[in-house]
Amino acid sequence: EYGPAPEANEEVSAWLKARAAGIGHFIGGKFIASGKERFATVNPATEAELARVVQGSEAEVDAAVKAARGAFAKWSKLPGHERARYLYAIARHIQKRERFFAVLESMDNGKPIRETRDIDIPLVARHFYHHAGWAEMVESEFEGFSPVGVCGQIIPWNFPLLMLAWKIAPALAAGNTVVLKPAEQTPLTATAFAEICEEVGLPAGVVNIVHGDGRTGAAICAHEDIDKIAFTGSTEVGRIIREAIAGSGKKLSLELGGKSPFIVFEDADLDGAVEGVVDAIWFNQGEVCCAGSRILVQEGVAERFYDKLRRRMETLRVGNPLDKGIDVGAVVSAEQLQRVSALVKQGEEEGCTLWRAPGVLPERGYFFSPSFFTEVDPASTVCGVEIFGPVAVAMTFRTPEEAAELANNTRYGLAASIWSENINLALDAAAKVKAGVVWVNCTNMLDAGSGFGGYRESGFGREGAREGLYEYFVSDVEKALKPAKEA
Ligand code: TXE
Repeated sequence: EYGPAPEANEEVSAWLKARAAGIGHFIGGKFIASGKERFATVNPATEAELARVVQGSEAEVDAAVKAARGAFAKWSKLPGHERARYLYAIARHIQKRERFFAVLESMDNGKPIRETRDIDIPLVARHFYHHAGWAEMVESEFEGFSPVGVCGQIIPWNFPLLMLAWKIAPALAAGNTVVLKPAEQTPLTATAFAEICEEVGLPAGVVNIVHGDGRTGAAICAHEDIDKIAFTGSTEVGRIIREAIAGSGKKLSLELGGKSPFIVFEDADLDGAVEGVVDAIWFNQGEVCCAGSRILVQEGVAERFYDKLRRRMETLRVGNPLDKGIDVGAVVSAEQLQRVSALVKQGEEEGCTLWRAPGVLPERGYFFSPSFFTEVDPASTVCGVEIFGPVAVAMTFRTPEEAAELANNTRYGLAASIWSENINLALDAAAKVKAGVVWVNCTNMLDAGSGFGGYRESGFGREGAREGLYEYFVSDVEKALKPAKEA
């Protein structure tokens, strides 16, 4: 039925069928599907239910934390190269099953198979390889540091397996054990990942997956035997978590929302920049924390640039995520579609001019046409709020100073993208923009070897590379000042 990857589709269908009784938690090396409360996970492109998943309560969170604490004593003492062997094995197993993972992820999330196949899943493997390398060097490179302990990790639905990899790979490399909660909209690839942990013989309790919604997340944050919380999600929930754990002594890293500027100077390669916009805001339906959602164009080229952009929008294909020719898939849920639609309506009411890609959308499924607003007032809602859908706002500026001012006129500070053929101008602007990552003549470039994270309301802490590993270590000096927690 889903043309592009028939073998994987059969495998995915069989996998789902075998789990029709309910998708369970993975606690202490066992799959546990008991518990009365269940929730459905839906294919956003068809609105069909894919599976029923058990909702974790405080009891399951507690069991998972106990399993993680129990495993920590041994895992944290293993020589780094032995932990590395497990991480290499996980990476290889993911590569071996990459088609299966790509299809399962596309079905659960709605993102195009081309993206899961070429971006999400290869980056997941890359992340485990990269951190296997670090695990080998832990003793030499992180002398004077110890693992933090049991880490509670809460992730969102936009890159389900990739966000899991961003959290689990560095935690394990450093010698921690984890209790991770996937987003309730996209729980499937995390479960398949747990099966890989089992296949590679990862010691029971090192990785625990507990399913559930915000209540389960809150139970993780409240658990007193967790030493660190790592969260990726909305700024609102990030604030709740920060308040919830204040004074608990837990270490915290937050990767929150963004409204990242995409700055086009008049000397830029405009065709290149148009492709940049496609990658910045229509990639992954715009459900990207570092999406270039505020396009700032220098006045002299603005009309020409908008024209090119509108023509490019006409060629974007929106539809069945499992079709290899599709550029834009479905938004993750009915709720998210409703949120995006309401914000776009508000933008129109506030007087902004809306441009939408022409094509007809599929009748079923949570689809939204790629869109952008012009004539945008910097004080308007659509300019300030993270839409987290395939919608950008566009504004013009006259001077580089004005570009930097507009770029920084936001409560966020996650990423920025700058387009110019004049490298001095680009680097000068890069220094003036307050953002964790600045890309020049490219966008959304993410790699395990480069730290990622934000400023201001985009959160704090870094993920990836050496910087990211520090989030999972505590210095021995700091540790000596705190009462020990080991079992
Ligand atoms: O996020 P939530 P939602 C932004 C984006 C989007 C909006 C809403 O703007 O439109 O957030 O999305 C768990 N304690 N981003 O509602 O609720 C939840 O179960 C502990 C940006 O889906 O923040 C899920 O696992 N955990 C973002 C995770 O938090 C709680 C990615 C994220 O969900 C909790 C996602 C609580 N009280 C959304 N309540 C990015 N930065 O990439 C919920 N959760």
